[in-house]
Amino acid sequence: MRLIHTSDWHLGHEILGFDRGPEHDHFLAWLKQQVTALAADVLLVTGDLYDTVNPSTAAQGRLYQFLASLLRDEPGLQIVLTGGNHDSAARLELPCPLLDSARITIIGAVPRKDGRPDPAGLSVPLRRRDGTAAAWCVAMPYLRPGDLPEPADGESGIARLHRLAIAHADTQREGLPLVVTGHLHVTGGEISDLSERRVVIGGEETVPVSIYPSHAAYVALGHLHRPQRLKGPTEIRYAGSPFPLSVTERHYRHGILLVELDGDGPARVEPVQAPRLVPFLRIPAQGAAPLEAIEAELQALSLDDPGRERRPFLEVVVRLDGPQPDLRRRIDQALQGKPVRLVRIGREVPAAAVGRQEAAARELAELAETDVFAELHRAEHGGQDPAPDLLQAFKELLTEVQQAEGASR
Ligand SMILES: [Mn+2]
Repeated sequence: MRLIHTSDWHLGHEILGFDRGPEHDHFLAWLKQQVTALAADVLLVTGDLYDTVNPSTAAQGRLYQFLASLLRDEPGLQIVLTGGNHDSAARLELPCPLLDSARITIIGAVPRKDGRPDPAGLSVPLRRRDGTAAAWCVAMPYLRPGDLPEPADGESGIARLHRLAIAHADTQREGLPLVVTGHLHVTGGEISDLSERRVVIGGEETVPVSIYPSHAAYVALGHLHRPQRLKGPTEIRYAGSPFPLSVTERHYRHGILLVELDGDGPARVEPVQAPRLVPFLRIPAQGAAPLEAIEAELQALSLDDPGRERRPFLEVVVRLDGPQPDLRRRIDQALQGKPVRLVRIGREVPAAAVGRQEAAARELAELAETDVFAELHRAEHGGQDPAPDLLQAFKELLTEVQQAEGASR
């Protein structure tokens, strides 16, 4: 059987107010063609379907139109969607009563039974287009504290949930291949700067690969935006996002994964690169350059205008020796009439030139929250690092606040 694994669509994403809708439409139209061309039996999306817990009606409409057109035009295709840390579990599952559960499964959070997480509720049979079962999936969504069973006998809540869910699927699958999904940061996965929000599950930022058993044919992961294969007991992959969600992701080979399951051993996996509608430019291509050099390079830009919604995104990174109050105006001036969308002006400031505090303020938006916390702690407590349990408490609070506000970063 053939499964398409894709992830981290972030429908509704914006960069500095620029809408990614046209790029999502372009990707989804291409994805639908791939479902047909690759004769996929199952489409599996491993979380962060939306960019925020309160997506716009346009973003929700985009998802529903896409699913409806697939269900209409691809008879026999099965769709499995799981929640990510950017998704509201309840919102994602809202349309379930209207949907044919044999064709589409949406798991936003771990199902509950008698008020407690029910690992058995995560098992989903995967079918070929002719309706015969060909594999079983443990459709594990992003895990919030209420999704986890109590840790016991030295086993963490997350390890226990995985063990129980997989054991249940093993009783169902009658020798058919096992697929396990997840939306988390597995130890060893490579993160992108400025992009994925850090997550804490069961008190840990990363989860050891050992929660996945060697008898799984495939582990389908979401959360990290860089497509990547992890070292582990079986075939374990992040599908990555369909296109760059920040300038640091512009060199990734974004796309989807074609996963072939044929009974024995790990799955065969083939990445299929997605076409990119909107280029990402960075000036200079690497590092930083003085303002004058950047102005010259911007003025020399020669680009055809592909239309307002397809203009390339641009990041410039300026090396500054001191304060430069008219920086923005000079860059805007150099860009006059150029068909690009400026999304970020990075500043590289030698700390000695401006004093530590000013440099810190400038870079605040680019620092991880935990680093800011640690830095403040050192400033307040004579250079002392925060104790591990204090830092842990801060991380948990941070995750709660981020989930509550649902704002994108
Ligand atoms: Mn995520």
